[in-house]
Amino acid sequence: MEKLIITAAICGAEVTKEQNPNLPITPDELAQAAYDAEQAGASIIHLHVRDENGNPTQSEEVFREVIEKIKAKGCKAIIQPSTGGAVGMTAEERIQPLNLRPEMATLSTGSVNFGDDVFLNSPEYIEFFASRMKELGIKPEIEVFEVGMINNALRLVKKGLIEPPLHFDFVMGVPGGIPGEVEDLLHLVRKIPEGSTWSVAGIGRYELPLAVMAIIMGGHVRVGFEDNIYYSKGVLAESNAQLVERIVRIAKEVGREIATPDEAREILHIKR
Ligand code: KMH
Ligand code: ZN
Repeated sequence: MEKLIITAAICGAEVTKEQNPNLPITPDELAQAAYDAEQAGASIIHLHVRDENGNPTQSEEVFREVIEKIKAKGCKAIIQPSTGGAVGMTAEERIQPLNLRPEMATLSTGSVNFGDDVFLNSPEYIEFFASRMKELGIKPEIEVFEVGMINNALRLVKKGLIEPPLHFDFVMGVPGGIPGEVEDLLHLVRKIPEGSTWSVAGIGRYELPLAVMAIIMGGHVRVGFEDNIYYSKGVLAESNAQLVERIVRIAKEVGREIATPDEAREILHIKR
């Protein structure tokens, strides 16, 4: 089986320090969290950034500062900025980190209810992000919150905006999106084209069981405070690295080796 790529989603746009005081939000905290997650075994850092008040921002400048700090620590992980940002942001706001030409970035291929909000990804938005990624040679991670989003991604392939082999991330258990049960994961995996790679990001209590499923099935895993702030029921996680370490232990126990950042690049066909 392919080595396991672990993505650490270290901050997200929605979680607050009030919910978990260990959440990294300043550039220094984010750089340290990325470094610790990589040391623990993460080969991708899924990145959101915050402004000086701790609110989500897609500011190119803030992304630049955080990415520089991460690299200054000697991190080799693939840095994957979000183009999803936070609900309510415009496409122009959300697209900014692509100007920094990261190796990879997220591409959500459909709209979905998101708690009490709507995470809006109109066909126009999707094509706007995909075209820019193509132009700059950025590998999209296709974020799938609902099964129809897979078909939307295949439409982009037909239009020549994204190129196989595709890499999907199934974000499961968002209130408003696909549930996080085993049968839902099996369905999603069956629907993607052969030769694709996939990871799963289970929200909240779905994080761990879905990660275990992915390890066994040959998929890849995303964990981190963006998706889940708990280590176990009622016990807050101490760090993103702590969540990564547990995945590494489980994977090793069942004989799945962990991919280094360069091995992850190879698995994902990232050329740079
Ligand atoms: N914060 C969510 C509304 C992504 O990073 O691309 C969207 C999100 C997806 O987190
Ligand atoms: Zn995200």
